[in-house]
Amino acid sequence: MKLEATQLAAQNAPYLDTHDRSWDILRQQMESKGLNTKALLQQLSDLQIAIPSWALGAGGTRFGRFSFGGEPANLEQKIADVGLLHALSRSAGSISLHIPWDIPEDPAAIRELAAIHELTFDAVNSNTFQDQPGQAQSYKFGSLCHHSAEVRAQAIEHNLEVIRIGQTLGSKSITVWLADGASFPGQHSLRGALQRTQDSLQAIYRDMPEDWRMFIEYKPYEPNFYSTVIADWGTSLMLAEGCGPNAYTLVDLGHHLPNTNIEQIVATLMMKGKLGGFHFNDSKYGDDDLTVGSIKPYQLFLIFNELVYGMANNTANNPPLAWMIDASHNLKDPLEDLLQSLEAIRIAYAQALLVDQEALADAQARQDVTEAQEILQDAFRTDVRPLVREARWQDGGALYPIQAYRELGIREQLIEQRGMHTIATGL
Ligand code: PSV
Ligand code: MN
Ligand code: MN
Repeated sequence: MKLEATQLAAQNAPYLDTHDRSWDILRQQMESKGLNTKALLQQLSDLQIAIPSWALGAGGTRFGRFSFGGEPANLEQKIADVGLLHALSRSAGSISLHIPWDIPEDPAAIRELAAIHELTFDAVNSNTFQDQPGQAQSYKFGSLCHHSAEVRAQAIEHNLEVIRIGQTLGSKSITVWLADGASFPGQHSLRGALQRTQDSLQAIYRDMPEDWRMFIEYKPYEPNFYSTVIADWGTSLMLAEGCGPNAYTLVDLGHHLPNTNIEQIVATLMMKGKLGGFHFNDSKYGDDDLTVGSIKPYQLFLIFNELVYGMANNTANNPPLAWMIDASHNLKDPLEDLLQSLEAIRIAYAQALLVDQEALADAQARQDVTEAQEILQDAFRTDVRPLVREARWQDGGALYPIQAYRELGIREQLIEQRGMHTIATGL
């Protein structure tokens, strides 16, 4: 199904007056502080987040999945779902595919369908953390790090195949996340596994098209619990530097030990021009993959504050970042959940754009710690929702996306079309 502009306009109509009143107040408040509201609206409108094809069904990883009904059964339906998210939010303009879960049988037709929904294809993701039917070698003991040259060759070839598939869709980047590691001390040589991973990544990089980028994720544990080969941002950065200028570190918010200062990692990577992208989610304990902004919204704001600073002071020529949501769980309607995540990202970005960077630099120079905190929290505590809403409305989206989703009966229509007992592919 596809949402038409007229449907959204009619749904928005009764709420416009209320929105206008709150937007007027905020606009005047921002303008009295010397902020350029037109530029802010444009910056917000430009922030487009990729939706991963594996987050559109009710998730739950290795535990129970409880179908919502109407979940997408194939790539065409996944594209339609992202199209719905984009029509409502105007901030989900691309889709990120996982191969082999989402192999397009007819790439030209898939591209055409995506264009109808105003979507492009973001990074493609390889999968060497699961064995596939008919595959000669097993990844039980790793892929790019494996002892056996045959397993490594198979994993390298898979990544190159993912790139080739991505090319047929117009993707320009590949994200590599490896489950490779050891669950027990002594299981493998820590140094040997890292060396082999470096060699394998370099082999993929060598055959990657010149206009492509490689993003290397890191994660401290899970599914391996003693050691992960690419455990932290430093290892990822080292591997990216070992590959070349088009390889970057990708920060997934859930891939840190509790209380890690992620904004500092962002600052460090941007100083080196090596931050490739982000996987947004939220967590309390580990790689919980919860809705963005549901647990630690202040951390998200501080991260965006570093990103805004980094983009404005881009001395190392960090390229524009690839943004993606990497969240999924088994309680909420997955589309409502993604709408909440999209909103949380734009809110944190808007708050960060409000930070008075000059005043902050001045307070820092004077060692006025109290004032520095006041400046940050003044921005964080501003209710920017009317600004975010206005940007979305000007772009033709819904003033209140979740309300619109419910009032338009979207899930009910999807259930009617696709059935009640559906389980989408994914983690
Ligand atoms: C596993 O931790 C993971 O969540 C990684 O973050 C990847 O990006 C994602 O799965 C898809 O492979
Ligand atoms: Mn991720
Ligand atoms: Mn993860």
